[in-house]
Amino acid sequence: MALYIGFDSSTQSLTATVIEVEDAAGRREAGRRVVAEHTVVFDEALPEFGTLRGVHTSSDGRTVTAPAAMWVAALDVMLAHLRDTGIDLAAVRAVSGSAQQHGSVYLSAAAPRTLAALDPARPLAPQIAGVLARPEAPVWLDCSTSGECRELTTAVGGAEALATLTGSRAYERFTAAQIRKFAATDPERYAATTRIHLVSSFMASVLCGGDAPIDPGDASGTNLMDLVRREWWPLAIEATAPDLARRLPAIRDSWSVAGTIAPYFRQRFGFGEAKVVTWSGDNPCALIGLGLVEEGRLGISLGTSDTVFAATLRPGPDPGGSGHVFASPAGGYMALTCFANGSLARERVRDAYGLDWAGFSRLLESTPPGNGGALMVPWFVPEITPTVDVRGPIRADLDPEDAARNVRAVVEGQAMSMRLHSQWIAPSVTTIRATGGAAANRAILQVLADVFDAEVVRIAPPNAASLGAALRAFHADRRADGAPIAWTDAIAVFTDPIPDAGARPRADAAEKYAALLPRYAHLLESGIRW
Ligand code: XUL
Repeated sequence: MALYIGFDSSTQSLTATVIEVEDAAGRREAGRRVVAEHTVVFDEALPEFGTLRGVHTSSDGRTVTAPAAMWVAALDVMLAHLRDTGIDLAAVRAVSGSAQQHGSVYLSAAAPRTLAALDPARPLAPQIAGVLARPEAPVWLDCSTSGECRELTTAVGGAEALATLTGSRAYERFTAAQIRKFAATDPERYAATTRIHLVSSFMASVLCGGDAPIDPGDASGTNLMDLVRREWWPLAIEATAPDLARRLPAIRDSWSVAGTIAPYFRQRFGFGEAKVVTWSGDNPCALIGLGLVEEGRLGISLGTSDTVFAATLRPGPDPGGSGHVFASPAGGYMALTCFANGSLARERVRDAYGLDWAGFSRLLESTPPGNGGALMVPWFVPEITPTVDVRGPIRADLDPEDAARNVRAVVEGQAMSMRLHSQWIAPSVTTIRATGGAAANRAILQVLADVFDAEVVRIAPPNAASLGAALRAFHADRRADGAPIAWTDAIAVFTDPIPDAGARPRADAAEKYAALLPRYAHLLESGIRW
């Protein structure tokens, strides 16, 4: 029996999925299972870092950061939990991970020596804090870099050139704009920075006690990578900040091995010689964890952000300019649209009416599809798709006091936004695979099924991103040991849908939404012009 661990270092928490794979050929079904899945919520487990929903937000809501030391403190908490609940960490053959995309971690010249000699007698956080040239890492919710986006766009020859080469036009949360802002506003600490990691490559570096590469999937979220060549794009790098090239890690295949797990983890938690497989972004990992290794199916992740994505063979950017093309960790590409108002918006509505999730679902089920014409554009925080600064939802024919209709309106608004902004990925679909915390909610899945007029299915492990990371560790381990397996084999059994756990579209409801979509599109448009 071999064990593999996939971590998901996300905005609000760290999750680990431990899978077991029996090596014997021909016993695939019997020998594959999820052994453990555990989540450490940052705000609850690590209150000393003072985060709210995993982040620090400025009073105007535009600058959003997280303490990088908190992410490694969570790793200590997680591994102690796995060890203490009886997981045989010595049997782990490889670990990999998934991380919130775009965020960047700034290390000083002391990092290589400290990472290579982490002291197993002391916790990780204070040791890592000593090598952070910038303790706060900007994260994907940050939208304070509109000026930098404009400058970058001009420097590389326009939005179309940038989108064609890197897969996305300039976005505030993308790493290039964030680095540019840091280098300009804090030149001293920029000068003291010798390495800029993404959250994914930072976590992998800590695990292997070295300098892990970035995989093409997560490098796609920087605006700095030539998407087809899978190499840093010199023009974008020069346009971003002085002397940036030497500060960036290498880009290596998603299935590359970054190193062996550091002595710190062997001595403190009982690991053997586990491989550390290069980490990737949470969306690229969710693509794998949902089994989307070939074209043809749509995935939806209902997490802190809501994302809609699919595997594709073509790197063509979204003609509408709001989507992204990333490299897929299985080879090829993935098309993706991201909404900042995912669970952040659902939680705001839940809290505004003093509900828990059960109450939220009850109210959702008590209201009819189409909500009697009441609509909401759910912009509680600045939105990414479409990019709008305004905060505060837009209501049409909707009384703010009416709890039930507001609950339905937020869910329907999110689903209709996803439908409208995923036309470029797939104009129509028959099946959607859903993951993320809110995918456990049947009433929400029913709205998605009706709005998309497609069946929505779920896979058994709740967190597709950490599962995807564990499957990537398995796939890469086989490859490194000279016994490669096809992706379709690697994901088999783990990503099979759970029978009857999703939702089927209902013809009358689907018809209602088809009629409502143009009105909703109009409301969205008026919000953009507002
Ligand atoms: C994707 C994006 C978010 C983060 C959240 O572009 O910004 O989905 O990856 O974890």
